[in-house]
Amino acid sequence: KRSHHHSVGIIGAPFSKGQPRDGVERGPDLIRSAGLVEKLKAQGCDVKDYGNLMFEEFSSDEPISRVKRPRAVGRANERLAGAVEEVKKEGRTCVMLGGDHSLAIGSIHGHAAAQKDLSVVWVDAHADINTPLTSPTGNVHGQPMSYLIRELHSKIPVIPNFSWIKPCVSAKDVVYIGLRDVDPEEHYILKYLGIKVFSMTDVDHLGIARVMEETCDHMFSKVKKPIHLSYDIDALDPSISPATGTPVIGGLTYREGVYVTEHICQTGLLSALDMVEVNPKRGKTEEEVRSTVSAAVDLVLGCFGRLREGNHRADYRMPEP
Ligand code: 6HN
Ligand code: MN
Ligand code: MN
Ligand code: MN
Repeated sequence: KRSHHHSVGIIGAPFSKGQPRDGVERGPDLIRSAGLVEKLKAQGCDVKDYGNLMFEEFSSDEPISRVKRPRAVGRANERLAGAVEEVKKEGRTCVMLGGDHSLAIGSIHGHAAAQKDLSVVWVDAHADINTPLTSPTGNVHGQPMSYLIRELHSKIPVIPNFSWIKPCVSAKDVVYIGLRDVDPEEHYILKYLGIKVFSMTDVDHLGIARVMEETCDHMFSKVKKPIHLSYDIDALDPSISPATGTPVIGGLTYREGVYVTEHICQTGLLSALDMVEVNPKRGKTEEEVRSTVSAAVDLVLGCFGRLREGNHRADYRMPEP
């Protein structure tokens, strides 16, 4: 599928209230400033940038059960879901630039509204599958999957501004890659639901090529569903992407991280992508921020046809002397 032409729609979601550290709302503009749109166009993509979403402020947003800032998070995700659904209805692969990972609620929900049956590939140091009742922190960026998985529906309490969320993904259609910081309650949930997980131990054991083969075997065992790739920049090792809110040592190398995107691209089924948790305020130096943003850009480019062997346009012809 090398000369396959990609139609891409970009949505910026400058939102940080799914976690306590500010700065992550600057992710979308930073990733754009690093030339994302121009680079996608240069590799032959048809790109439409829908700009940044605007989010409501709530003067009073007290926690409900252990969920922090439920009203802001619920509303932001409802807006995002609508925006993603629009992009999908225009026939584009939707790229959501975060913002924190709570935004996967809206992104996946909106994608599922337009596309019915999805597979989700979640690339992250964390499982982000705490329910509001198991969360050790109350931060919604550690919980998005719990609201989306059908099999967990009965475990989710009622939360203001979350009532629009209908679980839309089956546990068997989820694959995790890169896990290395999983809460005990989350580990129980993953085992209890029988979710396919490739932890960093599995990446060490199998190598990233076999991990991606087995990821595809698992996803395509019955029918080929469109893929939602939710990529948390903290999946990569902090030596590459230190400017993020919850860095964890022992992550994917740059090469492994890019390999994941090349392999997903090559399936021809990528239908939506989240690139989240880039936080410039968490970088200790300019270079740490630059390296993190540049990795995020390269991961997106890998999702849309960039190959490390090089690329050329299908209509290229050598100059004649
Ligand atoms: N992320 N498991 C922790 C929690 O707060 O539930 C950490 C979550 C990190 C979330 O990086 O998107
Ligand atoms: Mn994470
Ligand atoms: Mn494959
Ligand atoms: Mn995450």
